Amino acid sequence: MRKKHAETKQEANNNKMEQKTSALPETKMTVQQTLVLIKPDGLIKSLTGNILTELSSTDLIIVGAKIVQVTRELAEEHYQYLREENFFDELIKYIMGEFHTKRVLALVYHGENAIDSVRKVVGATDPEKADPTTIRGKYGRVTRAGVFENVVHASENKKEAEREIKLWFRPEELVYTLYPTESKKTTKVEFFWKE
Ligand code: IDP
Ligand code: MG
Repeated sequence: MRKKHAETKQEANNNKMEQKTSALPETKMTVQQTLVLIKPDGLIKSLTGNILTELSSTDLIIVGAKIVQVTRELAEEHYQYLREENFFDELIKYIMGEFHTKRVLALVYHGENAIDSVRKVVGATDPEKADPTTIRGKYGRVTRAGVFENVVHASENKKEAEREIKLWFRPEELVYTLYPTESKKTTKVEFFWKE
């Protein structure tokens, strides 16, 4: 009997949690979410405004945004598929901000065909090969040490977008959540502003 009562309470709690993020407005097959990172070179060069303006040509909406100090753990997880590359160590230092500033602006864009639309505006991986009208073509550079300082990251496909968004954001940090959520009781210490 006690157990049943406890479960009912938990269920009520769950419902409360789920109501925090609004349901998605009318979803079409091609409506997607994609992760965009303005990398530390973009921030140190004060390119944020220009990059957001370029991205606004996609007609997508921003549904999540935050400044992140990238830990080694997050960096290595984000770029796990490049672990074997000879540029991996430099890439990790780059995204952690060791060459510029220890900040990355993480954004989630949402809308019709979001993944490809953003990639198109972002341009090719190598800034020297990127079309000069794209973000990377305009603002990126390759250093003598061979680091592609390409200013922004954008998810490559649906599977990667989901993995990356879940890695960088918690459900309550997004205005709309495409992916299923669950609630868990934790004993984490949280900080609040002193009164
Ligand atoms: P993408 O960012 O265009 O999706 P990926 O192949 O996923 O390209 O590589 C992730 C990041 O690793 C790139 O944005 C770039 O910063 C870096 N990178 C990729 N290839 C090279 C390379 O050949 N030399 C140096 N850095 C590279
Ligand atoms: Mg990639």
